[in-house]
Amino acid sequence: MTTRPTEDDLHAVFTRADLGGDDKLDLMEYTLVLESLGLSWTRAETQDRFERADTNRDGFISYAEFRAILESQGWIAGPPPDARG
Ligand SMILES: [Ca+2]
Repeated sequence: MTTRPTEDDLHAVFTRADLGGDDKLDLMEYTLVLESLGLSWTRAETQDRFERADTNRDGFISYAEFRAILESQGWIAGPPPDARG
């Protein structure tokens, strides 16, 4: 993938990876989503980023957390100005 995904693309990728259908990703699903985006991180990197992305520390990546990861990678623009505080 060479172009930045749109919001719709992101949600589609997230939903496709969410095998459990519970609107959150576990580590395995998170690994799959990264692979589908063409990000090749090592297992240790993936684990590290999973833990850092899991900002509320519930052991899963929500769509908001997922989006924040991609934002930090420069894949998508930041949140709307009114969300920046
Ligand atoms: Ca979480």
